[in-house]
Amino acid sequence: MLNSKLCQLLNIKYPILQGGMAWVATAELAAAVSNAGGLGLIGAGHMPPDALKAEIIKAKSLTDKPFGVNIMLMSPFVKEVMQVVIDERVAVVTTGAGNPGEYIPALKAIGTKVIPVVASVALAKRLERVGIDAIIAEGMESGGHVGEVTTMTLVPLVADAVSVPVIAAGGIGDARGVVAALALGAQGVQIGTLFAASVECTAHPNYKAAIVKAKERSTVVNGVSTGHPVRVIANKLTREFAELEKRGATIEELDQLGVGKLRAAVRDGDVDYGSVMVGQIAGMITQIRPVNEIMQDIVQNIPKVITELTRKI
Ligand code: TUI
Repeated sequence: MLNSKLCQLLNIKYPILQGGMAWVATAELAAAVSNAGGLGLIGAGHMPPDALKAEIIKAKSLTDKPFGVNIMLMSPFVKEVMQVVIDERVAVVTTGAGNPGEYIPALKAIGTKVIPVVASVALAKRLERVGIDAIIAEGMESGGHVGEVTTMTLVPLVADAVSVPVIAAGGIGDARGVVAALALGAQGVQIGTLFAASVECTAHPNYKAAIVKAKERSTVVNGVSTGHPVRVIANKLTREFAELEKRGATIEELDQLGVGKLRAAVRDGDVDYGSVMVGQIAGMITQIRPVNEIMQDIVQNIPKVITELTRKI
């Protein structure tokens, strides 16, 4: 049942992708997810090309399974990191926070599978015409850079609008979420926050503890007024941001406040004055578990969820 077309396309056992979270999704996490039968991704974030190359080489040493790289299109190094994934023949590239159209031909030319993340039907339709292999429809429940439409609304609309496989993202934290995504027309899912809360994730223990502590209402979306909306755990930083916004600060001042704050939260563990990007599903996560246990828990519970569903109807 889990052997979808998407699994064949990506050469993976389960149609479960790990979100390519900047600073969080390192080679260790990506390799652990790929070894567990999903598709692990390295989050390139704002990484310079040399750092990404080292991370890819490390991932290759940790797994013989396919893995991917997520390229954040707002990165100042976007062109150089695209060249690195081409040179390293990375199997899959996902993109976020923009339109990857101009990079698609070069990636396709070497057989890399291209899977953009979209937050709207319009962009999904535009990208289908330039030859993408699949598409990730990401709802606003997600952590980090978000759009304005929920997963529940976005996934069926994108599934109706395109003929490539759709991967649902945002708010998925267990087998129920996976079955719901499949019911909405997705062929697979992308999971971020739950994999961030894993043993293999190299993020600071404070960041992982913040996920475990979070309730479903612990996050807010900051930055709507600057055009860079991000979902983060409410803390001293988000309160200062809101205060600056109320006082009519400029976009530059507001953007300046965020500089280096994701790194501060994820690598240095500053969860009070860092940008603690997590999805709303953090409210469901109560412990840090090994990646393989997380994966098996999801996969093994899917038949139970479906049986229960059939009984209800
Ligand atoms: O990219 C993400 N999530 C991210 S990226 C990130 S790194 C960051 N660091 C500091 C400040 C801000 C971000 C953290 N989280 N998710 C994929 C995603 N892409 N979500 C939404 C979109 C998106 C939004 C608008 C994709 C395309 C788009 O429009 C482009 C267009 O031209 O229409």
